[in-house]
Amino acid sequence: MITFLDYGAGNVRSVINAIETLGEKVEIVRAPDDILSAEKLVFPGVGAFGSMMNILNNNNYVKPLLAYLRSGRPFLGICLGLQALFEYSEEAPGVEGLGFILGSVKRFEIDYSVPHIGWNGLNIKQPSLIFNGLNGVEKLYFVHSYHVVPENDEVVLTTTDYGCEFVSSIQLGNIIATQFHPEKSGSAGLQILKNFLEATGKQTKPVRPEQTTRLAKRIIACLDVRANDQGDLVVTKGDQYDVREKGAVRNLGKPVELARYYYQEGADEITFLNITGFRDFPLEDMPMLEVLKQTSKNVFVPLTIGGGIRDYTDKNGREYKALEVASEYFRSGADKISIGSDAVLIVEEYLKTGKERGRSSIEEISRVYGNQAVVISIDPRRVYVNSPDEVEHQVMETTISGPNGERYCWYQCTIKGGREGRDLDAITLAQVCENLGAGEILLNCIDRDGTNLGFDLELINAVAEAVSIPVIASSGAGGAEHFYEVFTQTEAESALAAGIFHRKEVPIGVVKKHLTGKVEVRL
Ligand code: 1PR
Repeated sequence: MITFLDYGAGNVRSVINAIETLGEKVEIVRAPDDILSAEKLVFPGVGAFGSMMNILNNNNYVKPLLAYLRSGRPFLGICLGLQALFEYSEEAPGVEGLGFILGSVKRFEIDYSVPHIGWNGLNIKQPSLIFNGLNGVEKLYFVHSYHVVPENDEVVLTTTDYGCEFVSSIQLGNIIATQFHPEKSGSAGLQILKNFLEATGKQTKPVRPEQTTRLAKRIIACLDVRANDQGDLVVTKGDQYDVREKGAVRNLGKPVELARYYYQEGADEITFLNITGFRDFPLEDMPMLEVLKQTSKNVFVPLTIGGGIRDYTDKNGREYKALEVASEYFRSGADKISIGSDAVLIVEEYLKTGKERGRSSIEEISRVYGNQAVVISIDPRRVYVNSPDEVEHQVMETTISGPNGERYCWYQCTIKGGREGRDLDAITLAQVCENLGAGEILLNCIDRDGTNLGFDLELINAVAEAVSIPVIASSGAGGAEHFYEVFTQTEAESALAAGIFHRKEVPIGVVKKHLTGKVEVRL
C-alpha cells in the first residue's frame, strides 16, 4: 500500500496511474494522521512553491510530514515534492519550506530558455536502488524553472546539465526525491518507480560515457480533436485549418487509441487540441475530459490539452473561471494546458490599458500551477506589406516574397481556429504572454498547416528570438528532413506535427532515426 500525498494542485493522476500500473494500491492522504501511519509515502508536487506550502500549512500536514521524514521510512518526492524538503524557495520569498534538508531552491540564471522543459540525462553521483535495470544513458522528463541547492553535497544523488550543473535528485537513507518526473518519463521512469516501490534491488551506480548531459529536442504528436457530424469525437486534421473534405469532417482515428500508438512509437509528448473549444465549453463537453482520463492511464509522457480555456457563463447564468476549466483538465490527467483565442483577447486588453490585471487566465493559472503548465497556442497568418512603416506591427523582411513581390510581412494573430484575424502580431503576443506568466509557446502557422512544405523558419526564428521561454515549432512538417531543418536553423526546443504522423507517411521512429547523431533526441 502506497500512501499518496495529493495536496490538490497539478496533475497527480499520472503518478497514481503509474503506481497502479505497477500493481500497487494507492491510498490518498485525507487527514494528518494518514501521513503518520504511512508505510511508504509518495509526494508528487506540481505547481508553485508558495501555493503548495500554503495548502500544506492549512491542512496541518507540515508537522506530520516532518515526523514521517525523521522516522526514516521510504519517501519519494517528485518535482515540488523535492523542493518542499528545503528551507525556502526564491519562487515564494518569505514562505518557509519544510526545512528537512538544509539549503534553498533557486531560479535558473542561465542563457538557455527557462523553464527547463524536456528530456535530459543524469550524472549519477552515488549508488541507489532506484537505478536497477538502468544503464545510465536514459533521459527523464523535467519541467521546472527552479532547482534545489543543498548545503551538503552528501545528499546529492544525481545532477543534470542545463546551462549549469544542477541537482536533479537527492537521497538520504530511504528518502529519495527527484526533480524529474518518473511518471512522465516512459519506460525508464516506470523502472525507477518500480525500484522504489519494490525496494528489493541492490544499490547500483550505472556509468554514463558522456561528460555532460544534454537536453533532447522533443518530437510532439498533435491530435486536433472535435465531434464529427455524427457526434463522435474524432482526431481530425485540416489543410490550412480547413478540416472538411467533401463537406464532412476528416476522421483520422480515435483520440485515445492514437495517443497510445504515438506513445509506443516514441513521441516525447502528446498534445490534444479541442479545436471547437471556442464555441463548445469544455466543462459541458465532457468527452474531452474522458479522453484525458483514459489516455493518462497508460501513456506515460507529458500531455498537453488546449481548447476553450477561458472564462465562461453558461445558459443558466453560472460563471466559470478559466482556472476552473484548467483545474478540471489537470485533474483529468493533463500536465500542461494551452490557451489560444483567450490569449489574444488578454493581450489586446493589456495593450489598450497598459496594465496587468492579475486576473487573466494566463496569470491565474500560472500562479496556481506554475508557468511551466501554461502554453500559449498561436495561430498566425502571414500578411504581406511593401514596407515596415505600412503598419504598426513587428514587421520582418522575408525571403518568401508576397503575391505582388512584397518583401516584408507581419504575422497576424487569429482567434476561433483561424476564423477571425485581429490587429495584433504574433511576436508581440508571445512577448506579452511571457510577461504575464506563460511558460511555453506553441507556434502554429496557418499558411503552412497541412501543406507538408516544412516549418516556417522565419516565423519561428522571429518569435524564438523575442522570448526566453521555449518555443514549439508547429505546422508544415512533410518529412524527417524538416525536423532537422527546424532544429538546426532555429532555436525551437521542440517540433510538433500532425498530418504526417496520422497518415502514417513518416513514423516518429523514422524522424528520430534521421536526427540521431546530428541532433540530440531521446531514443
Ligand atoms: O482558441 O483556446 O479555444 O484553442 C483552440 C485550439 O485549437 C488552438 O490551439 C488552435 O490552434 C486549435 N485549432 C482551432 N482550429 C483548428 C483547425 O485546424 N481548424 N487546429 C485548430 C490547430 C494546428 C496545429 C496542427 C499543426 C500541425 N491545429 O496544432 O496540428 O499545424 O499540422 P501539420 O503537421 O499537419 O502541418 P482556443
